[in-house]
Amino acid sequence: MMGAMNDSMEPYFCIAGPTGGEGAPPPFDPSKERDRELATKSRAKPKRPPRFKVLLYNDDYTPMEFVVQILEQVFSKSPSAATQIMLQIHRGGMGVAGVYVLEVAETKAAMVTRMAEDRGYPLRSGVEKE
Ligand code: TYC
Repeated sequence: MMGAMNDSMEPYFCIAGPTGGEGAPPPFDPSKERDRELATKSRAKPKRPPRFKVLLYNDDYTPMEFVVQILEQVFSKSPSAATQIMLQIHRGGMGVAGVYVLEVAETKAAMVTRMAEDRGYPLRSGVEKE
């Protein structure tokens, strides 16, 4: 254990000499120091980035076919999955179109707004942390 070893007056690394015997730490080699640092870093567990839901909201004017088209084209849903999600939004007021990392979620939400505005529909979308 490094902690226990550090209780002595010995440094972690020492030049081989009278103190370097059996069980002593290896001699300090500056050329190996970078490898040691990289090895330490690579052991750190990579964090999974947070995910964000893209929500679609119901309204009285956007045609059902257009919402299905958005779900297929922007959110890569199959025709039947897109229809189910659209109906869920139509009946429940809101639904999840997809879940992504923040930048992708924001881009897709902006695409929905843009495509709806281009057609004169009031379809609204939002982004919410999972
Ligand atoms: N309620 C709309 C209609 O009856 C359909 C609709 C579904 C609109 C989902 C928006 O996010 C929506 N034409």
